[in-house]
Amino acid sequence: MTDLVLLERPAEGVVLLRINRPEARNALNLEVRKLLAKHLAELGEDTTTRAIVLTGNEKSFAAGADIKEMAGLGTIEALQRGVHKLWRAIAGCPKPVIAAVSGYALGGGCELAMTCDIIVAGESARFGQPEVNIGIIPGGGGTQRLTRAVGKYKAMKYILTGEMFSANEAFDMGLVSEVVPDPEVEGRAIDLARQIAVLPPLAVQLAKEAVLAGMEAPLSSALALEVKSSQILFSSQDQKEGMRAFIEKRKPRFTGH
Ligand code: DAK
Repeated sequence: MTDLVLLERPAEGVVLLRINRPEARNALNLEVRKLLAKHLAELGEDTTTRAIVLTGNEKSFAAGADIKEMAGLGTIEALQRGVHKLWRAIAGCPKPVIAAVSGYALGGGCELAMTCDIIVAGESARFGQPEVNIGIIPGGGGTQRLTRAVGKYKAMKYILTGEMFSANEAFDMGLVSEVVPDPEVEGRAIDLARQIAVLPPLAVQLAKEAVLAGMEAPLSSALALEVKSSQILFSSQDQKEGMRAFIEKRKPRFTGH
């Protein structure tokens, strides 16, 4: 395993994945994407991992797909690289994934942040979908996820001009969950992950599933999915423990069953 993606365990139940190509502003070459997909697939199966933080360094979360790697590609090579399958693997992680964004989150980097469930951004973070500047369009979900997050007119402005926007603008548009002082980004993301890590994992997983699947469904189907997921949890031990602990005025002990 190369060190292009570092794996750390900063707290019980929490894994931090750090993109580690500082010399290229954390541009996402194929190797980085494969490693992210592999790690997230494995962590999705690992019962000791309850929440994941995805981050870069203070200069760059990720400056997009690796332009130098893509510059000479033809259509067939682009297709054969199967980057879309790696995106699916990342977006398909059943555990909560929190993006801790410092510096640039551009193009595929912005798209990567948008596949996460919560985005914590440092106040000088810069977001954008600048693909149009280099003759392509967002290809990792940007035209859809940005539009669904912020609405057509703001998404169009940024996708059609390639202009960057600040963390505060992103927050005002509803693209990020929290903006914090730059030095606190990683710590805040880890705190949120710790908070989630002690919760009953089945409830956390089904909550994530209901939100994501519901976003793609008509309201009536989404509500039906929510009800069924909620009902399913009544056969978990953690539901019994959580409610009993509340009534007995004590801390619950969740086991994930
Ligand atoms: N790719 C490759 N190298 C990059 C890079 C990138 N995206 N971003 C930066 N670098 C490299 C620079 O080339 C430079 O390398 P050296 O010259 O030192 O060898 C080094 O990182 C430092 O960069 P700068 O000198 O430019 O650093 P600054 O701090 O001055 O500027 C910057 C940082 C992030 C503002 C700037 O580097 C920049 O504008 N970078 C490009 C941002 C960008 O255009 N991103 C979008 C890329 S396109 C697809 C799915 C998805 C995609 C495509 C297809 N399919 C399913 C088919 C996604 C496309 C994209 O993301």
